[in-house]
Amino acid sequence: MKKPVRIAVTGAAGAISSSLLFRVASGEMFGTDQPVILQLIEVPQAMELLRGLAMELEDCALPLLHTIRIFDNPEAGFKNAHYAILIGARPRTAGMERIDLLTANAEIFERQGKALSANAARDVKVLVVGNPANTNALIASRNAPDLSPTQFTALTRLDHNRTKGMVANHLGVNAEEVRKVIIWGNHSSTQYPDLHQSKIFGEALVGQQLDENFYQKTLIPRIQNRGSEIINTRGHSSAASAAQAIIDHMRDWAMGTEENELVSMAIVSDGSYGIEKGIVYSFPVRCRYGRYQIVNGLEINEFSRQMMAASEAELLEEKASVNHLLPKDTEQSHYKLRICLRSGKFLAADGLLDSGDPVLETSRLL
Ligand code: NAX
Repeated sequence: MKKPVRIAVTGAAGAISSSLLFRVASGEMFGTDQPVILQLIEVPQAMELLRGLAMELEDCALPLLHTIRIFDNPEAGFKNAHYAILIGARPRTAGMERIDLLTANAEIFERQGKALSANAARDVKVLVVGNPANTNALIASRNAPDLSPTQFTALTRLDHNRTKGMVANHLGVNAEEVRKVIIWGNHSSTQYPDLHQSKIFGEALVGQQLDENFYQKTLIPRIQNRGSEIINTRGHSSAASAAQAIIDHMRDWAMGTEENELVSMAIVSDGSYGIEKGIVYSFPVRCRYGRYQIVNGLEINEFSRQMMAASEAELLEEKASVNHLLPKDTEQSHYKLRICLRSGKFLAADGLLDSGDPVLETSRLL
């Protein structure tokens, strides 16, 4: 049996976490030979709820569940964590402006970034789920001077999975057949679900399998607004599908992306595809050996360029509104970043790139 890994989860008594934890403890994230230690973190007033959830986890007698610990503060909760899943966030309440939401959450993620930097394992992999996820991830990363910005990511895998699911349903094929979809940008209604790299049975999706007008006018807005559609239909926000996306994101990051596939992860931009450096932006990536690499060299048409720029502009605006919470001493590390950790020859070997395609060079190891 392998040595257990420590997984810290904030917002642990909430809806997403309640769907997630039982699956993580059953081996769905890191495999059925990987024991886990769960370090569950909540706000002090939710500790009783969390205790109840921990009792239920215990009652499953899951063989991979090594230990459950519960915490009312991130400093102790992140101690030696190998993985940190930051779900807890301040929800938007009536009368709250966007800027109020950003500021309220900025304080949470500032503290959590510092706590990770001081307490987590040196190679901790961090996934931010709580909204506004991209900017929260940036705040956490900028407040973690002793970790690499490459260790911080935000969740756009739910948007990625939604795109696959909807296209599959529309075309009457299995979701597995829908490959190489990309979510660019922010986890918000400006996100850009790009299907120009996707093919089904050798035929391009856009223009061949999918009418271009339908794609642009119907499918894209539906994907962008799927979160609200779920809330309006079910009465509460996505939880089980978010848990699935978290599992997919972490599993791929730790264990690698499937052959001949790419996935979407929001990461600190290194300037690839002309996206401004220093914001957390969703890119197409591939993962290997516990690291990710941006898939470079993809052709971007004018429509895509405009959609990508709109989401970039929104993220720059969000960043400007929390600028006072971004310490100066971590600015350089976020602007000089070069995300590509490997030479790209594996991408070429998998047929994802032609050998002549440009890829960034390895310059940083975690
Ligand atoms: P819930 O309200 O059910 O749970 C949130 C939990 O977080 C609560 O138990 C609360 O006590 C706790 N919490 C709040 N502040 C905390 C802090 N500082 N430290 C520790 N715990 C804290 O929300 P849930 O449905 O689980 O959603 C959680 C977050 O995920 C929300 O911000 C939501 O907007 C966001 N989502 C992000 C998605 C993504 O794809 N990035 C999709 C799903 C979801 O909408």
